[in-house]
Amino acid sequence: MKRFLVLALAALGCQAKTVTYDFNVTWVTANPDGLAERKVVGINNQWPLPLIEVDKGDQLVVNMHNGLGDRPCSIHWHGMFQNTTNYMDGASMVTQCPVPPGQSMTYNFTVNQNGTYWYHCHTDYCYPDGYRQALIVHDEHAPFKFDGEFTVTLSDWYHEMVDGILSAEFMSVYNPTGAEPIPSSFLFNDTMNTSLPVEPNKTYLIRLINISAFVAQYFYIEGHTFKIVEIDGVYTEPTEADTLYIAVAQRYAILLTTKNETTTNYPIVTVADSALLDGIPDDLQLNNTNWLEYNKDADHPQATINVTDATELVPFDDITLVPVDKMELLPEPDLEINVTVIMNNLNTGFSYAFLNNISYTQPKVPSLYTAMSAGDLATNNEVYGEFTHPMVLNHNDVVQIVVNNADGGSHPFHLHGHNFQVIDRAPPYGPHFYDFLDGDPVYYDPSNHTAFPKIPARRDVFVLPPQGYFVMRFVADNPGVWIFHCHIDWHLASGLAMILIEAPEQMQERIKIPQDHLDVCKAAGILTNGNAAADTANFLDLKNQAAQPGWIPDGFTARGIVALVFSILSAIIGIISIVIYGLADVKNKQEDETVPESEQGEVAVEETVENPPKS
Ligand SMILES: *[C@@H]1O[C@H](CO)[C@@H](O)[C@H](O)[C@H]1NC(C)=O
Ligand SMILES: *[C@@H]1O[C@H](CO)[C@@H](O)[C@H](O)[C@H]1NC(C)=O
Ligand SMILES: *[C@@H]1O[C@H](CO)[C@@H](O)[C@H](O)[C@H]1NC(C)=O
Ligand SMILES: *[C@@H]1O[C@H](CO)[C@@H](O)[C@H](O)[C@H]1NC(C)=O
Ligand SMILES: *[C@@H]1O[C@H](CO)[C@@H](O)[C@H](O)[C@H]1NC(C)=O
Ligand SMILES: *[C@@H]1O[C@H](CO)[C@@H](O)[C@H](O)[C@H]1NC(C)=O
Ligand SMILES: *[C@@H]1O[C@H](CO)[C@@H](O)[C@H](O)[C@H]1NC(C)=O
Ligand SMILES: *[C@@H]1O[C@H](CO)[C@@H](O)[C@H](O)[C@H]1NC(C)=O
Ligand SMILES: *[C@@H]1O[C@H](CO)[C@@H](O)[C@H](O)[C@H]1NC(C)=O
Ligand SMILES: *[C@@H]1O[C@H](CO)[C@@H](O)[C@H](O)[C@H]1NC(C)=O
Ligand SMILES: *[C@@H]1O[C@H](CO)[C@@H](O)[C@H](O)[C@H]1NC(C)=O
Ligand SMILES: *[C@@H]1O[C@H](CO)[C@@H](O)[C@H](O)[C@H]1NC(C)=O
Ligand SMILES: [Cu+2]
Repeated sequence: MKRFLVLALAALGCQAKTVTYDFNVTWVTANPDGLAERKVVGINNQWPLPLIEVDKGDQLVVNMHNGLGDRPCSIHWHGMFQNTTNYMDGASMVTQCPVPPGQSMTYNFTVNQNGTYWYHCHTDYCYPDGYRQALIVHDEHAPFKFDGEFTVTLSDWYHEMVDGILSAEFMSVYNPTGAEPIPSSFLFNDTMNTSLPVEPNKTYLIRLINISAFVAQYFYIEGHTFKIVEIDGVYTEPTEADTLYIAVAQRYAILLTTKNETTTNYPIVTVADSALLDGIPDDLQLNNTNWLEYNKDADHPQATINVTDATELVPFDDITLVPVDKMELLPEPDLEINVTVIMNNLNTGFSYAFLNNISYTQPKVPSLYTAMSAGDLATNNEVYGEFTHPMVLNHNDVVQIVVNNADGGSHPFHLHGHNFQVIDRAPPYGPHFYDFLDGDPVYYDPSNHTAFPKIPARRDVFVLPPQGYFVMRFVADNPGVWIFHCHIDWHLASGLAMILIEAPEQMQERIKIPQDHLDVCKAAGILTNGNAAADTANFLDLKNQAAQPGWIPDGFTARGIVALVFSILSAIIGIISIVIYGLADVKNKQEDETVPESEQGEVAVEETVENPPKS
């Protein structure tokens, strides 16, 4: 069924080859935790999905057919820069139209990067239903040696379909505080209780990828330390560590040298970050054991975990890692973007996520197509619509983004099309990570910060600490439209995103959208030119743009509006106990508040207090 084709170009004296996959995306069933069989997104009738492997320099071609029947989809190649091929980035309504059922799209791009990546659906909130897997780039010139290699994904897992959870539990009047749905279990490489078979006295490269919707995980191996050699596709100076904190979408490659004796098997321990969870059901297994297996006939012991709470574990601090390429701190920025993460209710009664005062709302035309069709107006933020939160960047500008956090949760931020230097962050991982929850949020202060590292760590996903901040820099050297967003899929669904329109004039010169991408839009009934409001005549007329719901009017409290929505709903469906609980909860948390911008930050603090980090 699966056709896999390799065209070696050795005859031309050229090592790069084309690697082609045909992906027929359909529903299948799976039961990876042994607790519930459920519908999952399969490829060519299989799940777990095929691991994609290429060599650096290869051309990767994936012919995707949407055979799901009931929903659109797409594929994002997480961490791939798509330099000159922005339209292959896979983000629906940013760089392409969502591919409707029955339609196909070819992704075709050159892979000129090293390391550990993944691919996942990027249409609405489709990847937690199983549509995600590793993408590995082998590099024969890697600056480290090893005898064997393992790829391991870590993930949270829900027993229900995401769209059901989203409308019934998350974006719902029953959830005015925006509590994220709690996963049913945690998987290790899409299964549980599995072993990595190793030989003694050998060195293994282990690639770890968190492909979760929501939850970060701690990772360690009893009795062993290891060396970090890559983060998110950036080789690092080999750096000894014993415990990692792997947030959603982050990757680590580690070198592990095995012991000389083969008498004992060692637990590989993963611990879900319980600080992210608003409640922990009794039957949720937060920590899981898999094994570094020296001897398959010997005992496979369960982990002995000597902390009572995940937050007592002290993970390696990724901001201290030094890239092997020694890229120096970028100079002072030409452009600074300053955004603050805020959670707040709008007049639907639901909780939304904001960067400043904007909750990302999809435009009516993919933003890339707006840039391509806007002519000289492509450099004007207005044509992309207020609610995509657009920022036009000049070609080759040094851009600094300051991300402050008014919220009490941590958020793994991802930028498409780049990795970025992380030059400041507070508080650090470890015993002080939750310190800022004790008072008001602490924002980055340009006149009072720690010295920036001379050779900063670079990666494509970085964790914004609770009520803290981080500062990143990159060069706008990759013309295209790139989305910058929190990778917790629930938060992306509630608007925690903005778009960067990088060098639109160079885009217009260099980019040509393939015909099959345009055909997909036609099938989806979406225009391939026009502004965010789908106005093709007057790009400055945005009156028909999609907008975020309205603010709760002055003088109304969030509690009032939520209660109002409840009373209307209750009249229809009758009062049920969950409503009363929900209301009591809102009442406790939002008494006497008139919806200041910081409101939800305070709510989130209380949420964290219910599940206090111990330090
Ligand atoms: C995709 O798979 C489904 C289910 O096996 C099959 O019915 C359909 O014909 C396939 N489509 C393509 C284009 O291969
Ligand atoms: C894994 O092992 C645990 C503990 O023994 C058990 O409860 C669970 O059902 C197992 N999971 C699977 C998928 O085998
Ligand atoms: C993929 O892109 C390359 C470079 O643009 C082109 O030469 C090749 O024909 C394309 N392959 C497919 C299958 O579209
Ligand atoms: C993890 O799963 C992928 C896909 O099924 C598989 O190719 C890979 O070998 C697995 N890794 C390990 C360590 O078993
Ligand atoms: C371990 O491997 C090294 C070479 O890689 C060899 O010199 C050494 O003797 C080995 N030790 C044992 C105990 O096998
Ligand atoms: C990618 O690998 C090459 C060696 O193959 C190395 O020179 C380069 O620095 C690596 N790039 C990154 C970002 O680590
Ligand atoms: C295994 O033995 C070799 C020499 O025989 C030694 O160099 C190495 O450090 C030992 N490895 C471990 C993990 O103890
Ligand atoms: C390990 O899991 C058990 C059961 O879920 C839980 O009681 C315990 O607190 C967990 N330990 C850590 C460190 O998360
Ligand atoms: C757990 O126990 C090990 C060995 O007894 C010790 O080295 C480690 O520091 C302990 N971890 C914590 C978090 O206390
Ligand atoms: C960023 O914006 C916040 C909120 O408006 C403000 O408090 C802070 O001073 C700004 N920081 C910078 C570096 O401009
Ligand atoms: C500067 O930052 C430090 C560390 O965050 C803080 O303790 C100190 O009060 C700040 N100083 C001023 C003048 O804001
Ligand atoms: C994109 O390619 C250009 C030209 O080769 C290069 O200068 C730039 O650094 C690249 N940017 C990224 C993010 O790969
Ligand atoms: Cu988030």
